[in-house]
Amino acid sequence: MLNLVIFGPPGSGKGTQAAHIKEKYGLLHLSTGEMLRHEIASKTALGLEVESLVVSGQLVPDELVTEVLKKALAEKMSQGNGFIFDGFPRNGEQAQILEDALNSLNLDINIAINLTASDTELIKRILLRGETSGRADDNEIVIKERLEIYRKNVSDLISFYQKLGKLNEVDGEGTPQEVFERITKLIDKHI
Ligand code: B4P
Repeated sequence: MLNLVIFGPPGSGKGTQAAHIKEKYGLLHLSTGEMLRHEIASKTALGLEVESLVVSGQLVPDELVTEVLKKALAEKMSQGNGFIFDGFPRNGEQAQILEDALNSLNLDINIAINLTASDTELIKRILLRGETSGRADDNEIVIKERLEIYRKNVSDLISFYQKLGKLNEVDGEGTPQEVFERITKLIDKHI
């Protein structure tokens, strides 16, 4: 089993790269952002509870996002060669929650990827995506809020995976294919 975490600022390409990784290595892609957007679109009780937070770029409380993640883990446990966690964890607490949840299933994270890109590039990408995504959080004001929240939380996440010796930084700039090549080199060294 190969279990990966991919984190990085909004627009760094986590979702884009996770989709390629899933395809190449036969992993299951768990994106908490997508799961939350699905709950919102389906107007579930949880979706209604988190909608205003997601739309304004705030983080959803740990216990709610954990509930969504654990449900997906339990459902998909027996499929695929492992998991790629995209957008979870987003802070130190969530990193510990994920570690405990996996350990209780006798699983572990093998590689944590920190995808980086400059703010100029991130804002450019998200504004471009906003033209077609229909996502209420893809606009300039909310992007700045999301970047600020990201920066506040990322150092705990970095030190968590650094202490475990699993942290790997990958430059997220360049074409999606170039970024993917950097990531495959890294994964292939571990398998
Ligand atoms: P996410 O869905 O994780 O949103 P994201 O950070 O914007 O996406 P990502 O980095 O995956 O970017 P993408 O590949 O699409 O989260 C949304 C919200 O959900 C959060 O703000 C929060 O409210 C909530 N949430 C999610 N997880 C949570 C958690 N664990 N705890 C609490 N709250 C949580 O790429 C962006 C764009 O760039 C795309 O248009 C793509 O085509 C383009 N692109 C990608 N790579 C490129 C490249 N190399 N060159 C040029 N363009 C590129």
